Amino acid sequence: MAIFEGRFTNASDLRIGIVVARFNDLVTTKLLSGCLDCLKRHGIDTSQTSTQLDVIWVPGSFELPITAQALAKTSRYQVLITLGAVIRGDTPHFDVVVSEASKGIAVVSRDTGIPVIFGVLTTDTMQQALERAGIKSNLGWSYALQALEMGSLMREIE
Ligand code: INI
Repeated sequence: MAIFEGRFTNASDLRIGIVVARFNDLVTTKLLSGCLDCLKRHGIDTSQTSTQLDVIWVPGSFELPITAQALAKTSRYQVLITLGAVIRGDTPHFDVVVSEASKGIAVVSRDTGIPVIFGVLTTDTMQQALERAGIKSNLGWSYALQALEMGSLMREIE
């Protein structure tokens, strides 16, 4: 029996793209900084001159899938992370944005074979979003860990 699981010790040379939604950037910039902190502490070069990490900004979470798809097709990245914050109180089309972002990201991941981490917070209030983006914990850190794990796992099973 073979058991495959992602490791964090063989992930420091992964090429990673992070797509970040500017909508609710009070939240998404915090998710991004948690994400970068985790990647840096796992050996990823997060400097401005890094050749293994790119950060791509888009207007909102709705635009995450098409951008992740374009990036996945370049073959430059072994794993992608999408970061967004959709807050129910802000919009009557909460469900539309969440549904398109989540379905779209899942489709990109499956169609391209590149793991795309779903780092979109969906909350009822800005307070809840901020609590998950640094006030209590920072889920950006977890999304980065999941990216390292999936990037590593794909290497193991390919
Ligand atoms: N985009 C978000 O990322 N979060 C939101 O809460 C949000 N709200 O509230 O509307 C949101 N809307 C913008 C959307 O993602 C697109 O950028 C826009 O519709 C243009 O396509």
